[in-house]
Amino acid sequence: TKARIGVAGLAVMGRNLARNLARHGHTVALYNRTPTRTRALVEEYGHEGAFVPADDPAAFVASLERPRRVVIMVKAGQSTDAVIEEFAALLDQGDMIVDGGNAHFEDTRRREAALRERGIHFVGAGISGGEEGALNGPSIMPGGSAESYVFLGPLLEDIAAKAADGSPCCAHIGPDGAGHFVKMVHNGIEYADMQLIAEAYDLLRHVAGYRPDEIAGIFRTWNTGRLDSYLIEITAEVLAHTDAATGQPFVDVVADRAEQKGTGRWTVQTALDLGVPVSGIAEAVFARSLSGHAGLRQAARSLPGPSGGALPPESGGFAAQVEQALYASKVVSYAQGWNMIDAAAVEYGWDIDPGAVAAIWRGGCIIRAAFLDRIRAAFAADPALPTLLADKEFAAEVGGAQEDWRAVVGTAVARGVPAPGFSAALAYYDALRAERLPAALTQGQRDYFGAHTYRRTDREGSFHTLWGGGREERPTG
Ligand code: NBP
Repeated sequence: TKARIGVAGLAVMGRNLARNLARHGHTVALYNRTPTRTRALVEEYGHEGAFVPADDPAAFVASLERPRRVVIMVKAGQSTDAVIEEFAALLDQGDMIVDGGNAHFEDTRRREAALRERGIHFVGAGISGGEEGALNGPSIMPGGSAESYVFLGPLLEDIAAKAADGSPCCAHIGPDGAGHFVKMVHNGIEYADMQLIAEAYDLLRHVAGYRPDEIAGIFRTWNTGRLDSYLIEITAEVLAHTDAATGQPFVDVVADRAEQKGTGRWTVQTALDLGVPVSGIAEAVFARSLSGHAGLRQAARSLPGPSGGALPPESGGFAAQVEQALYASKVVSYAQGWNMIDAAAVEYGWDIDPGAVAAIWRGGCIIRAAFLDRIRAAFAADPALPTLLADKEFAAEVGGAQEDWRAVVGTAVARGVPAPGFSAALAYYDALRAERLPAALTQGQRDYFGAHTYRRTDREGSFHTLWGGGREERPTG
């Protein structure tokens, strides 16, 4: 019997995806450059389903039913190009290569275009949920042609996580790089969520004076409400954990340097190119970078802070205010993320269903949360929603939270506790609702030093003022 699908690249992610497919009753062809990995998989997990191991790419391809479905799970970058080339040479028109690695969407666009010329479908599929997700149900974001999804969709939906309503956390996102793009934004939002949670912790700890185990309790309570999410849940676990060696709270013995693998940075770089403000994600990426600048931090350690004594918070009330600030800031960063997806859809000609993206993030991935069903519903009610903040329900909630949100940002400032995520989100909220922005002055400055011209509020056309002369105004077009 031929295999329905093949997985090439059997490190932790590929191995788990192959097992997931086999556990769902699909016969899976296996190939890995180093054959010991292939053998180990069959020896340890062969009883879980039907595997067809192969020692070389040709045998692997020959074992697949047509049209062939090849999932590659190798290191992103040049390895991916090398493996694609190796398989493309062995495949026929109509066959499919799925790249489930963490590729940059521009690489995916390039690869898709090149393979399309050769009649091969190339599907960049974002896969979220880490190794545990790959085994038990990830969130899957496939791009590529709609035609390829006819053949791949049923298998991918089979192995994907299921949302609370039973629907699979997998949907065709859009052509070429759309899947990897959306996965990148997912990771950016994940950075923002983590930063906002960290700020909430910092304020509860250093303003309200709660111990980490008490904060774990507060997070557990929050996890029963509108903030119910995987990240809040694991935050409580991390905060409640005690270091075995020292008996100290675990969070106190971990070096305060947050690392990054680069998808948050990609999100911000891309947002800059698209001209979309994603300040929540940007502040999160910057906060991680700042944490790692040991020399800078050391050099600034003796700079003065507030004299203290300001605003002793009422502990119970303060925690509730922080919940409001966290929730409102979270809505802002998700609103920004969806604006980015929207802008890319226009830029690259993708027709992305914003509600479907929310729907497939409800399970399997790191940002999975009850909250995402609310976003799905908001776009179901109005697919052309210009910002999540304009949705009636989110607007009411954020509007209801804003006084507390301001109080928390004010307290953070008064106490000298950095809260870049909370404050950037609030500034974004205030900028969006402003009747007039000081951008009018910025444009005036640009006209002064560079004759960049300006538009007027009362007349059509563009104008320039002769700043160096008599300051007459001239129409310029
Ligand atoms: P790695 O990213 O560590 O890659 C190892 C695999 O790539 C091995 O199977 C290795 O074969 C193969 N490989 C390399 Br490296 N160069 C190759 C080449 N030139 N030809 C053939 N095979 C080559 O594996 P991973 O950690 O399982 O991750 C796989 C992908 O999934 C990556 O893109 C990664 O970024 C992504 N990922 C995603 C998540 C997530 O949560 N979504 C988590 C972790 C990883 P060998 O055995 O012969 O060396």
